Amino acid sequence: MKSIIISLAIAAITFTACNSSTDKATENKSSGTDTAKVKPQTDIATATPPPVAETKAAVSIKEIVTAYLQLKNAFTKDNSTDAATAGTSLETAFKTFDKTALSTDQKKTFEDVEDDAREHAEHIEKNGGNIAHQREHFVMLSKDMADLVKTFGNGGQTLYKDFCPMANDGKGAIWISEVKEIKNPYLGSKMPTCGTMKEEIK
Ligand SMILES: [Cu+2]
Repeated sequence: MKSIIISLAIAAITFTACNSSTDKATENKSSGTDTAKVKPQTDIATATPPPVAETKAAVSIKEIVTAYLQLKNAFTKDNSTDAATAGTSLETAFKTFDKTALSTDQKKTFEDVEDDAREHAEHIEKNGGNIAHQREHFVMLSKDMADLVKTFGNGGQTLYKDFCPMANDGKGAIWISEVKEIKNPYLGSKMPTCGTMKEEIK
């Protein structure tokens, strides 16, 4: 047991290297949470739907996030053809997403976003060669992605919500990114670092 606590303490120190004020109290807590994780759920009444936090882990929007990021990265490189291809991937990711594990509420949230997002993905797919128009759809698609991530998590990787006040004809627009540095998908090579990170999604 002692060695487990020590290794947890080492892990805690490794993860909080920038935060040297972390003390023994945190280390003790982390050894406690380990057992909480494997707590059996057999005695939950069958009529009660499981709380969101528990079902969340079973649902992964990884493929959707991956396809969206592929699209975003095509735009940062001003590559309209790659964006069209990524639009197809995103459409497919939505189409093949398994909704069976979702609760009724989650399903409704997902489907609301899905209808809208798939339409934008389709326009991006069909407008290869017209990057300005593709980016108009990307503005709204990115809002959909932000909603999706808020409800279903980041799909297994740290994401960032970025904002550029100059995008979308000066009305501003957000996007979701997997890199901390700003790489602007709306302005591309014209102003690659325009924008700020608004939120880290862990
Ligand atoms: Cu369109």
